[in-house]
Amino acid sequence: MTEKKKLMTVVLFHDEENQRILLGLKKKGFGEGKWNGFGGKVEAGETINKAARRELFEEAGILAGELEKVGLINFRFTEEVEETLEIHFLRALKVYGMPRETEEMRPEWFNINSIPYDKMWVDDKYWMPSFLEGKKFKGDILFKNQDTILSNNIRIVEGIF
Ligand code: 6OG
Repeated sequence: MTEKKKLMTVVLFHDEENQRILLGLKKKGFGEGKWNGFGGKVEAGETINKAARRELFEEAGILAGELEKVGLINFRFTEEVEETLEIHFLRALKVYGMPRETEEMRPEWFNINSIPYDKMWVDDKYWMPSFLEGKKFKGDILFKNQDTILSNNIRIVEGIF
């Protein structure tokens, strides 16, 4: 049987000058109640980059400047989620506009020393520190359910593809 894959994006903006990162509290749907970057499903005919920009604007009301691909993780679940989630993580080098709350997300700045890992997807602590150091990451993560990781092989890479 061929694996069913769902392509998704997460955009991260690390404001290095002010040592902070922009996260959003997901208000509904998959990952509700968790802080995360901004993103969602890539639609048919859309590039990863275009989907990432669209979701950032829809969810936080800001426009991205250049986006850099920084991470690629395949998430598989033994329970609860049938498809493999192929999630592309992108760094916004610059953003335009003031983040605003939308129906989906409540944006907030977090100092990079007080990232709310206990209210985020459990995988984030494996790659976020590397992201904040400007590194790229790649790998596969096997979840039991949405709260428990069974295995992961996240590693630092030079390039994503
Ligand atoms: P919608 O279904 O609302 O988009 N997402 C994850 N992010 C992290 N860090 N870890 C995970 O572990 C994730 N699973 C999904 C991708 C859902 C948003 O949530 C992200 C999308 O940005 C499993 O369209």
